[in-house]
Amino acid sequence: RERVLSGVQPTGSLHLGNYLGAIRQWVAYQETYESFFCVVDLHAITMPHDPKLLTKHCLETAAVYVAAGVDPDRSPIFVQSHVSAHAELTWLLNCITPMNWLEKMIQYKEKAVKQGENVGVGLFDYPVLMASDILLYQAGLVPVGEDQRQHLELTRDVARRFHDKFCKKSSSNKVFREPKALIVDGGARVMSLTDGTAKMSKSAELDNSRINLLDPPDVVVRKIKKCKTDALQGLEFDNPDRPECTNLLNIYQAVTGLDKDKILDDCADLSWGQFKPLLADAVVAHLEPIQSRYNEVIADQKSLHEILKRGRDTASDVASQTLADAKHAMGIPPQF
Ligand code: AQP
Repeated sequence: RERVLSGVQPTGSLHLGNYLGAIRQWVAYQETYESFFCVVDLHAITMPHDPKLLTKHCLETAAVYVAAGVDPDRSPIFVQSHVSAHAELTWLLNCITPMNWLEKMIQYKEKAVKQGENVGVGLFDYPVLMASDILLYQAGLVPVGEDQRQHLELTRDVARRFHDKFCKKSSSNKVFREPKALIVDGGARVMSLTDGTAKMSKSAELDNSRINLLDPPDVVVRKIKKCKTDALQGLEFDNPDRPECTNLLNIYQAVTGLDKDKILDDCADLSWGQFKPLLADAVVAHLEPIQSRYNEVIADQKSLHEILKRGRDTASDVASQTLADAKHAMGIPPQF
C-alpha cells in the first residue's frame, strides 16, 4: 500500500479550513493508504510562539485528529519533536541543499516580510524540515494544497540531489522515495469570513475571520451572521467579483455534501438574510459530533498520551531506519 504522511502545525485552535482542507480527507485516506499523521511542533516554532501554550496546542491538535475520525490503531498519530530523526535528517539535508533553492520559496518570502529583521534561520529552513518529514517515512503521496506544492517539489529535488551525490552506484540503493502530490478531493480553500480573498488561518488576528472547530453553536451563528457579504441580488458560485459568495457556498457544499446544482436550485434566489441561518445550521450540525467526541478525547489525557506514545514508537521504527540509511550513504561513522 502507498504510504501517506501529513500534519498540521499546533499554532492555535484548528479551524474549518484545516478540517475541510486536510483532516477530513485524512479520515478517507486511511481506507486506501497506510497513513502517518503528525503534529508538527518543530514547524510551529519557526514563527514566534508562546512556550506556555505549545504543549497544550499539540495535545489539542492530536485530539482533533482523533475526534475527526483518524483511528490511531490504524494510523500512527505522533508529535514531530518526539521522533528525533526529523531534526537529525534536517541537518544532514541542510548540508546538501543550496541556499538559493530556499531563497525562492514563496511561503518563506511572504512570512519573512512579516518578521522583518527578526526572521529566524528556522523559517528559512522550514522546507528542508518538511522534506525530512516526508522522506523519513518513504511516503509516496503527500496531500498538498496549492501553497505547499513548491515545498513538495523541493522535497523531490533534495531527494534527487542526495541520490546523485551519495547513491550513484545503483538505483536499488536509493535511500529515499520521491513523493508525489496527492490532490485534495473537493478541497477548495476555505477563505476568511471577513475577506473572501484571504485564506482562513489560525494565526489571523481576527477571531471573527474563522470558524474554529471547537466554536460553540452560538459563536458559529454569530460569526456567520456578521461575516462579510456583498450587496448583489441572489447567490452564485465562482463569480470572481464575489469571493465571499463563492466561499460561503463552498462551505455550505462541503458541510452538507449536496451537489452544486441542488444548492443552486435551493439557494440561488435567497437573500443573505435567508441563506446565513441555513449555513449556520449546517455548520453547527456538521461540527456537533466532532465536538462531542473531542470533549471525550481531551478529557482522557492518559489515553491521549498513550496514543501519542504508540504513534511515536511506530513512527520512530520507520524513521530511524531511513535515517540510518541516509547516514550510511553519507559515510557518517556507525556507533562503535
Ligand atoms: N483555509 C484553508 N483552507 C483549506 N485548507 C487549509 N489548510 C490550512 N488553512 C486552510 C490546510 O490545513 C493543513 C495544515 O495547515 P498548517 O497548520 O500546517 O499550516 P497553514 O496551512 O499555514 O494553516 P493555517 O491555519 O493558516 O495556520 P497558520 O496561521 O499557523 O499559518 C494544510 O494541509 C493546509 O493546506
